[in-house]
Amino acid sequence: MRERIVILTGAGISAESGLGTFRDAEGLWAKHRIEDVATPEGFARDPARVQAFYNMRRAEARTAAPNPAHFALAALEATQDVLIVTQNVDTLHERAGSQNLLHMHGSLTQAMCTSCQARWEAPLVMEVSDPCPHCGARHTRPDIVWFGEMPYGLEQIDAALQNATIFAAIGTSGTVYPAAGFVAEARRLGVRTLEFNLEPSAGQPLFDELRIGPASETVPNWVAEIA
Ligand code: BV8
Repeated sequence: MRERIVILTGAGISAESGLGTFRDAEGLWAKHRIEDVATPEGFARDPARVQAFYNMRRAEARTAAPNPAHFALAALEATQDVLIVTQNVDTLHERAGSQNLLHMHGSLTQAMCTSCQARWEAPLVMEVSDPCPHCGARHTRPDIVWFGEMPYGLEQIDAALQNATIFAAIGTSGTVYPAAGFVAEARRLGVRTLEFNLEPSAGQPLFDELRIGPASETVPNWVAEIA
């Protein structure tokens, strides 16, 4: 039977590709304050600091390569109905070949204008003084969803959960909402829920099954079982 699978991924699926997570001991939030680099207030206060933070993330993401977990999820699309909802702003899912993908927190490869709302492919290095290619205003920013901002695609995600037979969360600590609330919604709908992590996440009690181990091993094993 063809499964309808909604997969939420977090920084943990990109960890083995060499990209830092947020909350691990050496994580991003150990080195940068969320308030300074991942909020609209922080951007308003010091846009150069925020642009430098994302320029560093963008450069790192370009050097990273998809790992077996990304490739396994891309392969799964050939035999099952799959929607990947990623919290990640890297492009490793696309580069592994995934088509049905939603970046609910935006992407490092996208830029936007806060004057005219235009969006375009971000240059590797963004400067505060960059003019918008559409309206010319010098009000450009990374097209990334910061804390306090509305994530992308929530209606599409909810519709997919209503119709799902499986919900899987891979490499996410389950600490940021509304993404961390998807498992409760899936459970309320009677959808089978699986978690893939190195350790139980905050939402672990809500998952039917927990598969402990590095995603580059646990995800290909799971896909081999259900593909
Ligand atoms: C919003 C982009 C209004 C930036 C990010 C209740 C409801 C709604 C909102 C809230 C709420 N309570 C509080 C809020 C506000 C806030 C929030 O949740 N705060 C938290 C801190 C309490 N939420 C927001 O502001 C959101 N917007 O609320 O708008 C609204 C309200 C209702 C409905 C709609 C809208 C916007 C949040 C988005 C912020 N932007 N990212 C950037 O990337 O720079 S968040 C960022 O952290 C990520 O995108 C991700 O979403 C989040 C969590 O990170 P993870 O991906 O989980 O990574 P983490 O390091 O935490 O964990 C890694 C995991 O991987 C670990 O578990 C580890 O064990 C595991 N792992 C490591 N290695 C491996 C592995 N697993 C497997 N294999 C491995 N090898």
